[in-house]
Amino acid sequence: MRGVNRAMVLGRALRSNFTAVSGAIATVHHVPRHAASNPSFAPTVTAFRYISTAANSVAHDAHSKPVNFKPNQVVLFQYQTCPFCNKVTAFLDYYDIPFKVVEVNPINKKEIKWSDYKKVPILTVDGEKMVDSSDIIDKLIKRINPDYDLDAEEENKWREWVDNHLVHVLSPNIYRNVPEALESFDYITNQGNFSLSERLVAKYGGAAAMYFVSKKLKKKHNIIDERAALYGAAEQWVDALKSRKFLGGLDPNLADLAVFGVLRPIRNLKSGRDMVEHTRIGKWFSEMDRAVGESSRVNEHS
Ligand SMILES: N[C@@H](CCC(=O)N[C@@H](CS)C(=O)NCC(=O)O)C(=O)O
Repeated sequence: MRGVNRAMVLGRALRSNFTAVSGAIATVHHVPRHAASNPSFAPTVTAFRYISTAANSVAHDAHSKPVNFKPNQVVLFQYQTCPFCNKVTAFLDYYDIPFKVVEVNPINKKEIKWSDYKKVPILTVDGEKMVDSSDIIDKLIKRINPDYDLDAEEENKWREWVDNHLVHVLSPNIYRNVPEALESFDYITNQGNFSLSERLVAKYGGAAAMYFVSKKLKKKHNIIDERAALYGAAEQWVDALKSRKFLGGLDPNLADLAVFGVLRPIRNLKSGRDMVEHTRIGKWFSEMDRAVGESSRVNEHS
């Protein structure tokens, strides 16, 4: 019965927009029920454990990363699969800025009750609140490098393309059919801290719900063939590179980090594997993987 209720809550969380998609996924991440009995689960700072090899913000010369920005505490309020949040994560990872994560429950959003801005990502840097992924990244890059040119036309064009086009192609792909929806939820629930029964409900209830939502999203964003749209976006991006290693040249710029940020979570799903197999994006993706390096995420006890 609890399982049925949980599936209903999931269903209620689904509205026909991308936001709701992320929210629904994040819902299945939020598992407060066994928090008390499981010492490895922290209800606010998420249970995902990343060992940070960059905890003290050491920059690598090869990445041309300045080292003068060393905040004491950075906290990202996010939904695990929100593409806007993943843009911020890729940025923080690349610049080796250690950060903690608070996974937000998209239904009651109690973790961001303190904020009048009700979307994620929200980032706090030594207590200062920053909102909106692009604004967050603009603010951070200026602190890292005050001379950074935020008016570069090409970089801005592709950053906007990520927000206005690329993010809308993802959900219809990862929930395209029943096996893929199941794979996506399997991946999602395996990363979280779920009991077996919770995992099964989240996997089958969530996957079924998202399968139908993704069909609505397809219509909303005029996507006829979801794979063709994904491959098209990947090829468009490779064309934009014009044979450069990164859009930024020898080092990634903010557009590289944005594209990488939203694609990284799907890389190992069927849609991501298909994308790498059927387009030319793989080379750039591997270079980005290398350039971004280890996660800078630290666990709640650090
Ligand atoms: N322009 C914002 C968009 C953020 C956004 O739409 N976030 C979604 C999650 S993917 C959200 O929080 N929606 C509100 C909700 O879930 O109620 C950004 O780039 O940060």
